[in-house]
Amino acid sequence: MNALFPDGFRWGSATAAYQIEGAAAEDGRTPSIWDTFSRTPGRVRNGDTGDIATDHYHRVREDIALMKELGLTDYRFSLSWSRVLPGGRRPASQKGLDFYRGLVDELLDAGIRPVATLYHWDLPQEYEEEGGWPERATAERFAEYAAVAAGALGDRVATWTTLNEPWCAAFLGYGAGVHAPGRTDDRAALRAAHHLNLAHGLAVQALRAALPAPAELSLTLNLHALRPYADTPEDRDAVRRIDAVGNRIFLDPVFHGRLPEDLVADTAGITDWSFVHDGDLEAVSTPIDVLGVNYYCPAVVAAGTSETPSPWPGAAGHVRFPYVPGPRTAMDWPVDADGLYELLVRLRDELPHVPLLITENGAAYDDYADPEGGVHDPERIAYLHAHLAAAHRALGAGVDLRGYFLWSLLDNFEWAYGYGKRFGIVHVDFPTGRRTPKDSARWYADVIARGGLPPR
Ligand code: IFM
Repeated sequence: MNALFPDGFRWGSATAAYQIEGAAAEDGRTPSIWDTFSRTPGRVRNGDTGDIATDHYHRVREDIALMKELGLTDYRFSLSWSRVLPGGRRPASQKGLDFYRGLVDELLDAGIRPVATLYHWDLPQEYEEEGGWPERATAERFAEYAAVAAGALGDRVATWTTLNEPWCAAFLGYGAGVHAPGRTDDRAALRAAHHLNLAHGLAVQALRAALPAPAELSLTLNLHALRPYADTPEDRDAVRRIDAVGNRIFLDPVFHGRLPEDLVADTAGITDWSFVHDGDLEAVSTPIDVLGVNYYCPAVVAAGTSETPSPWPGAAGHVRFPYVPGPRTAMDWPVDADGLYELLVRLRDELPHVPLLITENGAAYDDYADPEGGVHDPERIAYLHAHLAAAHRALGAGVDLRGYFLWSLLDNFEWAYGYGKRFGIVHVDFPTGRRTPKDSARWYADVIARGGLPPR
């Protein structure tokens, strides 16, 4: 059976600045927290850094030509804050802005809609030295940066995302310490989460004020599709705790202007939340036009305890994540497309008036180029097929889903895993930068051309 998607469905691919650009010290760019973190011995596997990455900064034309060949309607990329505002200070770098103007112009010439994300985890290092996301000032600076970006690109970019996956920025960065800046402080992580929410709301206001025409504004969350290990009150309560600090900590302030009461109670031993000032939640809940959802796999949760430091303040002492057998990707993440369907249907029920985009979905496998130069990745094709089928099912169930962005266009710097995990549908030979479309790239081009899934 052919599963056709509606006319106008957006077929995209996604990347992020630090993961692909390289040119870390070029044209005035200064270090972000990820430059510092990756240069710190022991933080990233194999000592990998984003110094060169896929060298997209110099190969941007070639990469857009690849996107055009795929038939993408949309391309989601992020801006490097410290390329736009070196040292985190004005004046903005003309060369930095020119790079993004050039990228956007090439995309538009190729008939591809640019979707710009302002923050994909690369905070200017100077701000971290002044306290980073646990400090309110960082949220205020983010709104200033949003206005600069809107002034420079607003005549050509109509879709903007403030933050990518603030859960990771707050809880992997300041709680578990496995992402930059590598801190392990539960209180700082909760403060960071609030200030990321505030940054989002203030940036939405700044964008609306600075953009020359009405634009589509969004936020991208990596929402957790949660299931209790057993259908017991204990395991259901473990799910509730993870839902509070993993999902509702963002959904409730952004869409309802409130903090989840159970989260405040669960974290009472860590903070009294007095860093939330009067008026903050009104700012956080400034209306947006669409919600971006990143989905890779579900999480099965049981009552128990987790290792600390953990990314789950207030919950780690009460939950564990049992290993569930089944197919897994090279990240050791379960392959389970039903989780995507469950998540989309939940959002349909809880946020019925909010259109959705799947802003990331994809899989890492241990790909290699064979002697004839081909890269055969049938497991990735199977993964993508199953997840697009789940998205199609969700459309049939009344979910207002507007598009799908595959993660990722290119193999790239996979954060603390370095270059060892390949998510691309285009293979990158890192020593030479050579790009080779994998079988999955051809498969995705066919899906886009036919507007849906081929029979299986
Ligand atoms: O590579 C990341 C991306 O930067 C954010 N979402 C998850 C991807 C895979 O881990």
